[in-house]
Amino acid sequence: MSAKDNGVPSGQSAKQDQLDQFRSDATDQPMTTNMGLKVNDAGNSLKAGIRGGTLLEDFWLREKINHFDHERIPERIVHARGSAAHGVFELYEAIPQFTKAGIFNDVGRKTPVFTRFSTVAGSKGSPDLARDVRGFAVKFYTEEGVWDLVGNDIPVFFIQDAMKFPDLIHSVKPEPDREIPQAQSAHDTFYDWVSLTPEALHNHIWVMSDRGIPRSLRMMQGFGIHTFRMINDEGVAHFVRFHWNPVQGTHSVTWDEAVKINGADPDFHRRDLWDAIDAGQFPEWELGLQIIPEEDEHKFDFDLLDATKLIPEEMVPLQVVGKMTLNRNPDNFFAETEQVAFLPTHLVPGLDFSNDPLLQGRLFSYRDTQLSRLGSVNFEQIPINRTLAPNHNDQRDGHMQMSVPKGKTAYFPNTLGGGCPFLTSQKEGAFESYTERIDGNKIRARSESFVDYYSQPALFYRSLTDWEKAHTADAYTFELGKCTYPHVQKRMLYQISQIDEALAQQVAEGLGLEVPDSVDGPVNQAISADADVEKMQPPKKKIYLDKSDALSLTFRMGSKGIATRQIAVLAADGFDAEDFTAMTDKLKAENAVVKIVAPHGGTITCSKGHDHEVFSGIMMTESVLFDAVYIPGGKKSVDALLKKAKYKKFVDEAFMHCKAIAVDGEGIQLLKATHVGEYMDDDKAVFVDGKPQAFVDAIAQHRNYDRMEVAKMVPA
Ligand code: HDE
Repeated sequence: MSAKDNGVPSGQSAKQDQLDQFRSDATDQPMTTNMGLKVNDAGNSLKAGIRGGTLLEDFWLREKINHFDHERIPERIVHARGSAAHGVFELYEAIPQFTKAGIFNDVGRKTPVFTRFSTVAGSKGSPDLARDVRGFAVKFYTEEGVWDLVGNDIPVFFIQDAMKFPDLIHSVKPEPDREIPQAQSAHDTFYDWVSLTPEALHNHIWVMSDRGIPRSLRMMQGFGIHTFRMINDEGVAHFVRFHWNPVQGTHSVTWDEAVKINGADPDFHRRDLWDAIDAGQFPEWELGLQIIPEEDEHKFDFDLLDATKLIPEEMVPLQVVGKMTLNRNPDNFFAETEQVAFLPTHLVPGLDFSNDPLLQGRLFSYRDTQLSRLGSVNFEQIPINRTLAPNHNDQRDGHMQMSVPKGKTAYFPNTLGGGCPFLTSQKEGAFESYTERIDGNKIRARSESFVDYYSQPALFYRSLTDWEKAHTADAYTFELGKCTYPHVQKRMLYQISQIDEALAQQVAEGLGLEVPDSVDGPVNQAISADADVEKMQPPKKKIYLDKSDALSLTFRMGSKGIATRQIAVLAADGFDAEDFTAMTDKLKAENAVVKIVAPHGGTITCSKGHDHEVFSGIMMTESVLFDAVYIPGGKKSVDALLKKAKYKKFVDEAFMHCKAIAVDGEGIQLLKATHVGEYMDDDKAVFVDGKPQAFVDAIAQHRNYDRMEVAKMVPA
């Protein structure tokens, strides 16, 4: 397939040129065997007589079945469900004072990227709207080599030390006896573990907030999480944390929508990303850096090496240095999205790790996992993984070796091969690990500076708006309501009470339980038989910042407009052509996606007698798949809508989910037949009679959460 698809010209990047060598296109080509033998029958095996047994000789049948039998590879142990796209990273300003990395110095460069988003817990076929962390992994194909920034959409992680990762994942994955539940944290083993592991509470409260259910992969932030290092030409290092901020704004759905979307369109996020790129509405993220001089390492109330702590933007502001644009869908899901292998150890000169014990463990895990997933030490030769930098060394052979190294020598040093490949110095561009002075005892323990588990979840909760707080309380209640062991529920309530008393109280009420004053045994269970458990108990909450506005979704909620927003037009034969044109012309001019939802599929006719294509019959779609609803006038049309109860449910649900609704003419009759009629007068996102601009502005706000209290009254 040519790289011209999706409107992106071939040769747009060096990576696309490289991939072009591997792309194949069957258009106008005859079918052949793997060896290029032309084939004249794809439906009958070779038999001994027309009704006789199949012959072993049938190499074509065997090749086809044999290939099929081996089509599957193991799914990723975590982040199995994912979607990806190609794009480009462009630098706004050079930062040689911090790093010598070419990608952060050459302002003219367009570095090709491949970015994969994922959920963590679910299997490859699980629904997109699971309440979960999202992976946000970016592969930069830089001139100096591949740099993988393998992050998440939440700025902190569940655990502080890699040693606990298998425990975390075993607790959240389906329970081993029954293999349920799929793609859900709401079950006993997970809460048994979280309630015993208070370091998990910070990440966990983010997941319980609306961050756990994004509206779109295009509308979430990304974070490198760990503290990394940047090193400049003089060898001076700064600590750095990476942030991706979506130009589309940060938006989430409500839990009720998430549950329904998972049924109505389990591929909602994957489809949304694909459709936006396909329509030329390329998603963008700005890259922000939090830079900390090495001498400031111990200036904070928390440890920079602790991946369960964020650095509030109020304490270290972001320096925005560049932008990533995703502008091309993959040609083949398996070849690209499934086979892409991200490794935190893929990095380039000018960048380095820190001693974060979680990051250190990751440096082992990713190469290891690719070996069982992709099956060979040569996985970096798969087209999507190949570097653009010339690469030569003495590593040889192995399963599926794709290159043909020439020459007699595969060892170093040598004279028979002219001393090649030869070594280079740092000055000539070689990577060298940062020289860090280490002086300490070899010890299997955790630093006491990591023992503060409640201050930051409390800061997060304090920083939320009222509606975010309410959603978070509902999420805790839902999740704990799925647990069947009262002692697990109570221990968890105790942990929540350490974050915020009122929050715990609210959750306890929903569960019909009391918040315990204490729980049996230490809340931070001994992780080492020799640990002084009492010493490792969380200290009193610190309040080093009253509030951090940047932690609320609302901080980056403002969208540039309503491009790609899905607008349902509820209409039937006879709808008013003038209303419709005035409204939909405006919406289309703003690049929103206008979709007619009619009583049936096919076409419907407007008041002027023109046919209009229907996107979906009302019985084949759901309100939750749209961002806003418009009902044009026209008595005949509205009368037809009123005859189908599903339209009332559609409108009620849109209202309940705080979406913008606009009606023209007789369209108001449908509103009056729903619960919206009772509440619409004071609502700032329900528009009666021709207010296209106001409607557009309300859609750009994403939701009218001021409506939340009355929306709760709507039984939809
Ligand atoms: Fe991962 N993680 N992880 N992780 N992770 C994997 O690697 C692991 C962690 C993240 O789209 C695996 O290729 C350990 C933090 C993303 O292909 C595996 C630890 C962060 C992806 C693995 C962590 C991440 C992975 C599974 C604790 C955010 C998907 C398949 C020490 C900063 C990448 C694979 C993609 C994938 C191990 C913790 C993000 C098993 C041991 C922290 C986005 O190697």
